[in-house]
Amino acid sequence: MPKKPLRIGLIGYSFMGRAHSNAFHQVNHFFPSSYEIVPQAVCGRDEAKVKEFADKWGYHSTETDWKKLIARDDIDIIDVATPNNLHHDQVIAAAKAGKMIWCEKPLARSGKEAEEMVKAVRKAKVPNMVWYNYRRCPAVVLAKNIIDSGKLGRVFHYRANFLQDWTINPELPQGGTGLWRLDVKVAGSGVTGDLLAHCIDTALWLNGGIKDVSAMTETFVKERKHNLTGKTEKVGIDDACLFHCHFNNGSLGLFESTRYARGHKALYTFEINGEHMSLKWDLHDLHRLQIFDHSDESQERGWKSVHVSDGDHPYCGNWWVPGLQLGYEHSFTHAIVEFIKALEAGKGWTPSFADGLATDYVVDAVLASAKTKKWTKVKQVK
Ligand code: SOE
Repeated sequence: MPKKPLRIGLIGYSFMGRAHSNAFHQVNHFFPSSYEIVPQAVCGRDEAKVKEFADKWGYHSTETDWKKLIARDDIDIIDVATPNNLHHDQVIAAAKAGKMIWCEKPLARSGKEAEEMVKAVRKAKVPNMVWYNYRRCPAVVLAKNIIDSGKLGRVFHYRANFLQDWTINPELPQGGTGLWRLDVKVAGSGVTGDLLAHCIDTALWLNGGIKDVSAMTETFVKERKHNLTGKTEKVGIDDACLFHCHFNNGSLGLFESTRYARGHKALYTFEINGEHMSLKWDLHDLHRLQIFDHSDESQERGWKSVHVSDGDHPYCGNWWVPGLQLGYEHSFTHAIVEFIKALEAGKGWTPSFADGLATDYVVDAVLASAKTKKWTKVKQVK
């Protein structure tokens, strides 16, 4: 049977453009399906650089204007891997052109922008996905399967951290390539929308909706030179954020993120405590799931560390032999695997833009609560 091509038009070719492009090749090699991913075209403003990227990653053609890329009739999926301020307009244009759409996280800079994007894909009835890649690490999927089996019993607590240390230097400028994450106009927020968004997405997936939040944020370095204007400008992003919350299932949540935790590079951890079982995961050791099962014989009871790399663990049978672990990049390949499965079934792509909107609503509530110093209700997706 000839495979159905899924011709990708990628917008943006930095860090995420590379992570996605790597997955486009891997998915065809390791997860054969009725579809074939075709790296059709890549778009970026710098013609020389975009051509170099296309050569390196096997794209058949290039564009320097994203509107032209979206208008092309040889593209099936528009993949948005640009800074956050561009997601809204690119997604809405792609939906209007009837394309399937993948979009980097966070879906948008605010719930309001994300609502318009959800409306556009619903109206156009186009399949859509947000790249919340950590959902697709095998150990995280194993946690999801255990939680969904009901083995934890009643859930009491969910806690998550995302700690980094790369913005401690006050001389680090804001804005422009690589540093747009420090520019509030482009990013929308700081660690809340960039790092905690990952923790929130996983939490909503594993433990259900969040009802309300109480938060605090801090900006440790108040002014930085802006790369585009050359002037010293006020820093508008949150450098650190702490919040606690009530989940709809009655459990309590505790979340922390910062880019000022000296020594931590990308320490994303979560833990869930249920009546019968607790689970723990850590991005620095991403192939392991820590499990405590209270039903184990009492003298032998304790935390066990499961090396999630066996043939029957999620996705692992498609890769190497048991025991050889997978890493960060594989989570992107698995995101596409899930999208293709949903395409084959004709429904159920996740995380969808509606899921991305749910996370953006939590981010909005966290930032609002930090401002007003009050408990704030989280808007729910309709
Ligand atoms: C920020 O440093 C960052 O690159 C995030 O933007 C990514 O989403 C996260 O996966 C790693 O850290």
